[in-house]
Amino acid sequence: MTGTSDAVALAAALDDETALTTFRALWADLDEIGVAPTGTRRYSWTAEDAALRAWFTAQAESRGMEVHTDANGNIRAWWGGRPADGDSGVVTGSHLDSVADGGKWDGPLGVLLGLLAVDVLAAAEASGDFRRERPLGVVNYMDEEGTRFGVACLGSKLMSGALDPATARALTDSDGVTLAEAMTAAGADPGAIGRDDGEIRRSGAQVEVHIEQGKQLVGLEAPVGVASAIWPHGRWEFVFTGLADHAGTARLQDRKDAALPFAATVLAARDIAADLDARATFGRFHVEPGGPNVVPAKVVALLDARAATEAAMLEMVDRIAASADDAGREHGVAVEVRKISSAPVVDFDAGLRELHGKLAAEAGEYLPEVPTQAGHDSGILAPVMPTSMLFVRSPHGISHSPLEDAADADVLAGLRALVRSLAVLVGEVDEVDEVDGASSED
Ligand code: HGY
Ligand code: MN
Ligand code: MN
Repeated sequence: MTGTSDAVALAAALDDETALTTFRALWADLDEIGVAPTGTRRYSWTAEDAALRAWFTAQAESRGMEVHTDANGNIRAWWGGRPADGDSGVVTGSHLDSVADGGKWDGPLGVLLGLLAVDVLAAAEASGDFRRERPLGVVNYMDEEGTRFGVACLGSKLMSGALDPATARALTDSDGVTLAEAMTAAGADPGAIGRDDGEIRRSGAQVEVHIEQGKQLVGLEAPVGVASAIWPHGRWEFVFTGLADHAGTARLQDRKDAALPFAATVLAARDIAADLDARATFGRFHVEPGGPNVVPAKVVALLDARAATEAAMLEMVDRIAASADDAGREHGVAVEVRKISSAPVVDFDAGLRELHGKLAAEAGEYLPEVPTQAGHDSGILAPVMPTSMLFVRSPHGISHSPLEDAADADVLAGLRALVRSLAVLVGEVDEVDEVDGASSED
């Protein structure tokens, strides 16, 4: 393991212009894939996903990295070669998929900075300032957002055993295509998905950089922060079943309009979430049969629920479900609620958090710890391997929107925080000349 002061010096010495030039070139490539005028659209096992995998593979191979796609569709590029069975490296990275009409930063930032970190460390190794002692992997996880099949962090949930393979295979997209069918069409084997102790072992530990999704770092005036914890969160399906009828001739008092209790439930969810200082969102729903002149027979809606504790999250969902039942009774509409997925509270690895803090202190930088309400693959994997996250400040705090953004200086601060952490975790640093000509030693 590298001395921390040398790792700080190595990161401090990285050339801003070189890093930004590469960063912009990588962005320019990604801008060609799955970007509509209304935002980013990159969903798992689609043509765009295949293009992203091909791009990632080409970038990795141009750096001499060994690329391997695991049984769950997660793709890792290893600098120093893929660890042998039973050996461990260290991984960084994130995901390249997006929400519907999302931004460019949620996910790709972590993958791009992973590739840039390899560039910096490989250059330091070439100049004799750094010795890599174990492989460093850059990972792109399969379907982090759950946009296509409704379950977030599919790749990491399967890998860690948090999601049953048979359940995953049967998940359907909005066209009724199952995950199994989509994987098969993309040339992957759905029969092989499931817990993967080999890849967990190989990964060793994970440091993920991510755009902050919120404004805590803006308030703290910090370009970079460390994630302390992730709120428990989950998705529940609400189905309201009424009766189709004629929009003109059916009298109001005779209708079983499924949209009415759904609308009441959306409003109730807002009040219940506010009462519990939690978050409730119905961001996806559809109406059947969906005719403009037909009384809605059915509404199928997904509730995204998040709270500071699991008890609060479950209380919130129970109260929203009870409210939906009441509204359903009032309108003669049946209501069914079922859990789709959930993730417990995550406390990130204490050792890695301490390392990030120590390195920042040595660099003279302020690196606050902040919790997040957003889900991440690093959170899913936290129970099976040490993981941590570095957040880069987002000036507006808006995420899952094309308004996501980050300043160059904050991206560079994130890269430095990543590089010095990885330098400690994967290698040994020799004396490095700092920008001002000073040097540091172990
Ligand atoms: O939905 C989430 O929390 C994350 O951004 N995937
Ligand atoms: Mn996201
Ligand atoms: Mn993300």
